Amino acid sequence: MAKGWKERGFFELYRDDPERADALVFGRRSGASRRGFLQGAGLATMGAMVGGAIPFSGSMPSGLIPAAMAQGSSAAPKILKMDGKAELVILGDKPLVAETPEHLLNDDITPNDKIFIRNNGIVPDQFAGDPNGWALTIDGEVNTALKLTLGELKQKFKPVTYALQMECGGNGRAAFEPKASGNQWGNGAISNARWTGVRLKDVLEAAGLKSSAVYTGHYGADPHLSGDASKPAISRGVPIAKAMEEHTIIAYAVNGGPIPNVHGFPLRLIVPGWPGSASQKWLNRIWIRDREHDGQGMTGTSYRVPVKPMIPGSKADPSNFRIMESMPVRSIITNIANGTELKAGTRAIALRGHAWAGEHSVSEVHVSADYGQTWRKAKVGKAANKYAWQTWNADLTVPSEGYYEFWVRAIDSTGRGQSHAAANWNPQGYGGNVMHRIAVLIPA
Ligand SMILES: Nc1nc2c(c(=O)[nH]1)N[C@H]1C(S)=C(S)[C@@H](COP(=O)(O)O)O[C@H]1N2
Ligand SMILES: [Mo]
Repeated sequence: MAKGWKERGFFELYRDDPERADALVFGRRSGASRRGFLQGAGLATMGAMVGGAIPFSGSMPSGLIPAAMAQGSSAAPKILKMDGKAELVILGDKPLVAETPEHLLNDDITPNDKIFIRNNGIVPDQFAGDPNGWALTIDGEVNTALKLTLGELKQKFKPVTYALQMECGGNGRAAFEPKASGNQWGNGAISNARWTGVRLKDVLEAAGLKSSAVYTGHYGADPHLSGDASKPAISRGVPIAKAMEEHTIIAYAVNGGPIPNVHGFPLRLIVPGWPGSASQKWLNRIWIRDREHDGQGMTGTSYRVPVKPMIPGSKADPSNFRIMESMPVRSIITNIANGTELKAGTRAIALRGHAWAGEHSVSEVHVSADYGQTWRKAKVGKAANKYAWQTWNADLTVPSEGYYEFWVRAIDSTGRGQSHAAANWNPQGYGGNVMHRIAVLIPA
């Protein structure tokens, strides 16, 4: 039977019939039971399936699920078919949520079609009026409440353009064990587009912050999933200091044109380096609060991480949680897709990708071809501006044909890095930043 599999190709087999492939390699059905079963016989079966060599199998950590198998779910991925969008992977359709596979994120500036999609409510019909007539209210703890049209925002405030990371707070969630609740993101809930808008700071200064101002509360025009008009789909906020940061902007353009409707046309916030949920789409109100905002997505264990580590899988005590602020350091390989068969005879591989670290910068990126036994330093480029991701390049060589995994990990300017398994388990799976790994096959 192994021969039949081999002829069909190892990666094809995993794509076409992951359940059977799993049953072969792990000797049982796929799912949670897979973890920890790739040993002895399984490894031999996998060797037969890939056509022989797994040159570094001796340094494969025991219990590791090879990358070729770890990233597929048992169902074939559903691919997004939407005008103006690339072939993103649908994680949910009510609300619409779609991830950008790492290998589609190779551009330094993420084009509109490759920006991941995350909605909590119903995507509103595109605003049909003159976009310059769209109104934004600033109220609460300000000296003068403002109601500004988009036209006035453009007229009265200085435009700025930055390349900015926008990353979902749950990016990396799929790595949690036991499984955390929510969209099972790999590493693809990240974009680094060029946003144009006005500084939130300038607008808040025009309204005049009262000394009682503590936090922002953001509102948008998308209806709640239930259709209940009194409930916002999501309403998060940030401390005043983050709102006053010069890269926190009210954006009306992305990559030189209007914001596509699914990404918040005609006006949205971009709060870079923090969970994407603070970057309100279809923005129509910013309420300045005299306390921490308590809107939809601010309370309980939403967008919060444990202060004291909890026992994985146990019941959460919300009083042990703090609001997630900076996103953790992460790196991805973008020039080769997981499951690529390289040209026969390939021994030298040039890897490329991006790395970012929320509020911080990335100081080092390392790559490995032998399951982390040895690492090589990548060349890490400078960020286009603060909060833009950094592009890295690295060269690797391999000794022979066979099945390999290329791993990448980054270290941020505070010395924090990425682990092999998701740490600080929490029920909604925030803060997971395991190393990215891809599987490749080099034929003889
Ligand atoms: N109005 C509104 N804004 C929103 C959301 C939403 O559901 N409604 N989702 C948030 C979340 S959780 C994320 S990660 C980002 C995703 O933005 P994108 O779909 O443009 O990538 O938008 C944020 N802003
Ligand atoms: Mo998100």
